[in-house]
Amino acid sequence: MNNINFKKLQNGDIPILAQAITLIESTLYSDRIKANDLIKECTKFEKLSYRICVSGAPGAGKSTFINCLLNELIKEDLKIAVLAIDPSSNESKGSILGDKARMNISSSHENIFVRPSPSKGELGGVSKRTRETIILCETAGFDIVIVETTGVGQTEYIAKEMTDFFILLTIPNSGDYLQAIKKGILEITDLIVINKTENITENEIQKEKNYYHQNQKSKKYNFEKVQTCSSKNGLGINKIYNILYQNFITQKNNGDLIKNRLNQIKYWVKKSINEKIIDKFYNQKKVSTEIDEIIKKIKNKTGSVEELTKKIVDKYLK
Ligand SMILES: Nc1nc2c(ncn2[C@@H]2O[C@H](COP(=O)(O)OP(=O)(O)OP(=O)(O)O)[C@@H](O)[C@H]2O)c(=O)[nH]1
Ligand SMILES: [Mg+2]
Repeated sequence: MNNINFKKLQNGDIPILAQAITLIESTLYSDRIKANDLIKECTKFEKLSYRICVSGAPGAGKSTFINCLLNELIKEDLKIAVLAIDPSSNESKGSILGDKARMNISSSHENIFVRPSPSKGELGGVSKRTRETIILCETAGFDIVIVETTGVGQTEYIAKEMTDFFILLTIPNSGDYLQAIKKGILEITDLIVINKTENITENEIQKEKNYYHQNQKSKKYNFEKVQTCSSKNGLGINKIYNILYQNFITQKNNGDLIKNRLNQIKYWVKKSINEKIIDKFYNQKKVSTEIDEIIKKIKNKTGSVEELTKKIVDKYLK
């Protein structure tokens, strides 16, 4: 049992949605049980939204870009939720506080819900909560869920596993940065958007596009994979919106949307089993004493990490 008024949640009641997300985000054990119960209830009435991830280096202009997209989307009378995964927001101001301020035009619109994801604890927890928050937004009737994630750590790979369309937002001349830091990122990307191009010449834009075309694998799309825009003056946004719209229709009609979601379920099932095995292992009383003994042995040079850890795992996970 949980205390959330499910009917109201389904009717898109925003205070109830906010209350439900707070429950999901709680780290209290008793709340977790209620949250699991709530998510179970939601999955019975699953509604398919279009989930879009916008990823990119800090400061690339993700929030500003999303704001431009929102201005296009609200014209269509769609309900849109914007969520953020930001594992670094504890240390820096992060995108969260800024987002609220930057999205001031759109977030005041009745069809738009902006929710920063507070960063408590480790990344795994944050991502799990974001996935469940998406489910809550879908239950509340949102048509589109946009997830903003900073290109820090592994967040974009996890975000990929909970969304339908992955946008990598970059700025001109960041090819070397991407090459050095994120070799695999282009492979999981559906659309590369080069932002902040308002003062860039046609020639330079072409050079940028060539760079990405050379570095991408050959997955087939019926749109040009590299697009440019300026989120400052809105140039190029409408074209990107049209690509998103067309792609949603295509993915929905040819079954890719559902296929992709099913593949993602496989990922979350395995991830959840892994977490449970680890919890179960460490929750055994004797394990922590034995780990201390292992450390002692390694210090005394009477055993190796590999040998001793294999022994303890074999002993407790038969
Ligand atoms: N010149 C120019 N500036 C832009 C453009 N888009 C965003 N900016 C500016 O870039 C800065 C960062 O924009 P944000 O939207 O906060 O970037 P972000 O990627 O969301 O940043 P984090 O959430 O902190 O990672 C702000 O000062 C924006 O006004 C653009 O197209 N052109
Ligand atoms: Mg931001």
